[in-house]
Amino acid sequence: MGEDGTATTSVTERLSTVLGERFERVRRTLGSPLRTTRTAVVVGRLLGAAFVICFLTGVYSHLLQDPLPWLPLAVGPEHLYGWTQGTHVVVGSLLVPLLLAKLWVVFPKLFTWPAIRSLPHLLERVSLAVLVATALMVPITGILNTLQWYPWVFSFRRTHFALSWVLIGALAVHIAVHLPLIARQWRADAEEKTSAEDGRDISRRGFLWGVGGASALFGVAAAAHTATPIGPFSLKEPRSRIGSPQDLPVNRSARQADVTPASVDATWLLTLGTGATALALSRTDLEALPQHSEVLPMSCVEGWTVDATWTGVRLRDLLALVSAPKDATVRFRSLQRRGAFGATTMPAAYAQDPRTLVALRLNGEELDLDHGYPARVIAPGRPGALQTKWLTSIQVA
Ligand SMILES: Nc1nc2c(c(=O)[nH]1)N[C@H]1C(S)=C(S)[C@@H](COP(=O)(O)O)O[C@H]1N2
Ligand SMILES: [Mo]
Repeated sequence: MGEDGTATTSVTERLSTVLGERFERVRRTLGSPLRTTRTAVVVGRLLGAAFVICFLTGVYSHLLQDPLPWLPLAVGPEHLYGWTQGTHVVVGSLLVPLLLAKLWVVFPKLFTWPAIRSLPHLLERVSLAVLVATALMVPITGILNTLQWYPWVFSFRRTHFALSWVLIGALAVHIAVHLPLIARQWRADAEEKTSAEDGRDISRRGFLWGVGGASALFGVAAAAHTATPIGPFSLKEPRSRIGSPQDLPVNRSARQADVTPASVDATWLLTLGTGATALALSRTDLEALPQHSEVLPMSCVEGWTVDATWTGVRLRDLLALVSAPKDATVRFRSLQRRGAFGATTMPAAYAQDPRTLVALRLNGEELDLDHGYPARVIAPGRPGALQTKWLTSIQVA
């Protein structure tokens, strides 16, 4: 290369100087007394805690839906899942303003020159890009799911779950890299409690109150969605549009699932089988068996929970009829011909729980067709998606 090489170097150098100056100017223009490390750390702490809460409650929800054979979960209190999933949705919503605030505060850092200083620095930048992308994607897909709006082709559940692992990994790297800075800020916070405030502190306080207020608003909206009765201010409303009989939201109506009244007429039979024995029970047969009532919540993964009184036959009584082993996993099939949740699996601990019913009645009335007539599953502490409607068979694995 010789002379050419020297010339190239100087062009690169000059370009670097020019870009460096440009970046510096942009950074100064974007500068604000609010865009400080301190604000970034204060918001970051809350945001990090929120992501961790969502991750843990999310993993719990997935473990209930896809149990690991080596990690059998005990049947908890019946409202446990309603609480963990309600927390997941509320915290996942209120972190959105925190996330936007954090991105706004650190935005000028994008204009730091040189953009990449070393190989470790390059890796850190890449993991940060991954963190920002997933931190946006995970809450956005989650919130759209609670609104039952799917402007994408991929499976929501699998994508949301996979991205959350990437997010938590990138978050761990981010925290590890910034640990000295975070620790320094924590110590400075403790010291500053004793010193007087200046003007900068007051405007920072205003900013943090604003972010906190927006965050609280998101949280309250999500909590209303989770806890308020069906009505114009409840986000359970999208479901009640299709009628919501018997004071319980309907996620997929019989019509949407292609379950026709003819398929559930007097000829309907529930098959009950193990490898060796099979029984077919009519609705009259089921009504003739001992009936039990339980107040159990319907807790949807979308965050809402509604309690109802369910009446029907204990699943364990049915399983005993075909001499099913007590440790058997149970597989349910629905008459449903379209969409997800037509077949579900229940671990033995739930199948043997005395509260688990094959429900025939709801809140003192015969099950509505939209609630799974002639018979549906209701078990304590399970995600709503697993409370299979329009049962047609119960198989012991
Ligand atoms: N067969 C079948 N069962 C189902 C569903 C379904 O789509 N098909 N939806 C589930 C979901 S996601 C929830 S939250 C509850 C909703 O309760 P519902 O019976 O009030 O609709 O039913 C569950 N049972
Ligand atoms: Mo659901």
